[in-house]
Amino acid sequence: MKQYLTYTDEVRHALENRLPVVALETTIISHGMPYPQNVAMAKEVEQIIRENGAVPATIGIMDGKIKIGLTESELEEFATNKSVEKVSRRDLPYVLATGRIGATTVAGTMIGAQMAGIHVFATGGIGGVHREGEITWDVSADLTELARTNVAVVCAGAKSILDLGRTLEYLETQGVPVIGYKADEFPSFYARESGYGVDYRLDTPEAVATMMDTKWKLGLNGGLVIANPVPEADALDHREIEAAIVTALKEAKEQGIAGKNVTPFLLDKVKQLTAGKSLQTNIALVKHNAEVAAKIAVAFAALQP
Ligand code: PSU
Ligand code: MN
Repeated sequence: MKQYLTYTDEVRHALENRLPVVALETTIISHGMPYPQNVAMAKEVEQIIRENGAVPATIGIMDGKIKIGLTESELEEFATNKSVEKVSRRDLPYVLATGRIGATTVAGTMIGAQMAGIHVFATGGIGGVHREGEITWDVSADLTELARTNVAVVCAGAKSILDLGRTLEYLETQGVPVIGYKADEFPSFYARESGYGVDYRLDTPEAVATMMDTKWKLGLNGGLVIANPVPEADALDHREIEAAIVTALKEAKEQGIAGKNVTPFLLDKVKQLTAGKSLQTNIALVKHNAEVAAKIAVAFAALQP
């Protein structure tokens, strides 16, 4: 497996010396935000992680390798190249074997992180069970990855393009704890509320790290969702977003969008319909997640022998 991994010097040094490392995904760069905000966000998020005592490792696929840590020019490539594939568990062997460029989703990034020995990952929002998923069976592979791969995912919940109730039910079935970080409610990405609770609330990085350590020492494989609500000042109105989501869902249905294109289509429509506002919120919440993830990585590293 190691033959498929390459590291930047910064990340290699951190991993060899058991320093705290935070994984970051590339789908959010290639498919989640427009240029040049995407590359600016990617660099800023890396810097926030360093300022909080950890080393950032942005993960992506290039030249037949899973890159653990990207250089500035590689980040630029992911931010601008129009032929970047979206890589989840299913897509990984194809994209590696054909030498294509691939941006990893939450699932794809968790796989790379686990292979590299990274246990904390910061992102925006996770995939989940889609609305009408009980008919379409459109359930993100992020959820099954969380069931099997030992990485804590710090996110702002999930967008309400999804069926959040069924997403939480699925996570329960799969044994994935959903932790509210200083929160009692599961956040819905742009908004701090969703109407759904979390399984447990924890208020410090140390408490989260101790729970991760306990889960994995018990041999209970799988991830944890660390739900960190968007900061109050950057949150959007729940109802405003809902209107955009309803329109996006309707258009997706009319146009027969299916498979891995569903999520990017919906994200893009919502982005268009809410103008620049949602992008600002998106960037703010990712930065906040990076800060919390770095603190958790520092606390988790301190618990390791
Ligand atoms: N949700 C967001 N922003 C994103 C994604 C989801 O609010 O960028 C991306 C993530 O990379 C996530 C993926 O892992 O979409 C899920 O895609 P799918 O639903 O096809 O599994
Ligand atoms: Mn899907």
